[in-house]
Amino acid sequence: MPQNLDAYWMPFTANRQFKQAPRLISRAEGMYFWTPENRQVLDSIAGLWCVNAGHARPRIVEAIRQQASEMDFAPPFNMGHPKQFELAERLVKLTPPGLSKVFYTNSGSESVETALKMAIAYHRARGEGQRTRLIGRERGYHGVNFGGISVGGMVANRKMFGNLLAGVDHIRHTHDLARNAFSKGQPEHGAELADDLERLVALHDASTIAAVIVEPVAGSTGVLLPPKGYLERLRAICDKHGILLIFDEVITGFGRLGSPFAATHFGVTPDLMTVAKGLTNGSVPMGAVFAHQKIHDAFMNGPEHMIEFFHGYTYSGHPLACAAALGTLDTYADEGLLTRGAKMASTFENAVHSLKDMPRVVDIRNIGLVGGIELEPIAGEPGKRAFSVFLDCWEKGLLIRTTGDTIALSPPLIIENKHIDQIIGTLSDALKRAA
Ligand code: PXG
Repeated sequence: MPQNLDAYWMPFTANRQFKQAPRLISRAEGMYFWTPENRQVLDSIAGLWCVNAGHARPRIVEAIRQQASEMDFAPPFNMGHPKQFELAERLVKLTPPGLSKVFYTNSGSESVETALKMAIAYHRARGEGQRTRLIGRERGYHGVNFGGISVGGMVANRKMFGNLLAGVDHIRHTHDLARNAFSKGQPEHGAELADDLERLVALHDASTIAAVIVEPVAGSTGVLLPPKGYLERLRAICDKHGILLIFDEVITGFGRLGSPFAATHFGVTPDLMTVAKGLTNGSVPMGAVFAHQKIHDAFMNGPEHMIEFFHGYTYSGHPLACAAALGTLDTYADEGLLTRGAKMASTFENAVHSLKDMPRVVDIRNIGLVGGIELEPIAGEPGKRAFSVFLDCWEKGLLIRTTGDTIALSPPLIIENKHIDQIIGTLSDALKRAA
């Protein structure tokens, strides 16, 4: 145990509460974490929606080890190293047709900023520089940088930070307990909510709108699934008005739904797609934006000696991250993990829905290897009931994630039936105690 916990200001954490009763983990392998005291904890959230192949996978560990000794860093501007190109080539074999260019970042938040800037600059490059407006969605989560919280729709993430980006608006969220509670997979009702984009077009005029950004399945805001037909309709409205569609696939990318991406799962192709997390199996920070060929090509206009897109990070395409991503893709391919979620989905679905009659459960939602269990809040103390379930599970050797009063499950894609049984058993005991 460390001597002093004072100096570290922890992110998205109740610091004072944590430091009174710290929860430390110091080792991980496969489906499990271990505490410094060697207590085993089952990881039902893939770290934080990122360790899709499970922890400490040998091909990833070895790739990082080798790269660290071969070349630690390479300047990303004006210079390249082979793994950046190899990785991009392999990635675009997995993306939907057309999404054939890869831009590297270091996180989901940076991917979002990059995609928003690409969208605005793309329109300008084609002579439609008045298209600057960005549209997000209520309850959206797109990371924590200024662009991302501006298009995002989580009140707590926005209200402390002033005026945010100008020229942003939001379509309505799709969460509808009255009509869709306890849906298995995509809910029946709500495709028409995509028409809310037409309302914003009528208000602002399409000629001012650059792009719409949504999570195909929202994770952080409590596992919200797209109603049947919703994404298709959003795509059609964007096409009608020349608006770019951005899918934020930071959690849905790399097999979470049982397909490589949500775009492939739902058969709806965006113009830009943001990823991070599962790209390196969470092992080294890395994100990326997949851009449609037409977006990339619009930038390739000016004199050939000129930089085409004034954007990038010191660590874009970092050698360790590229090596980790290549090891990750090898692991996914070796074990068929990008589609394994589809095989496990119905077992997982039945397991999470078996909690339906537990006390205070008001909804259960699922898709692929994602589950959401929404609880009735304690009056006047939102989030407290779910957090008490989180603490209880931790004591009993299970790591879950809560957001508001929704419990989110997103296990590593290597999960077996015995792990599902343990998750459901521990959770149902904790739910009974939290009633
Ligand atoms: N977009 C989406 C859709 C995300 O889920 C980000 C962007 C930002 O990624 P970075 O790498 O900058 O954190 C995310 C991150 C949760 C939880 O509990 C989810 C995220 C982050 C923290 C907590 O669901 N997703």
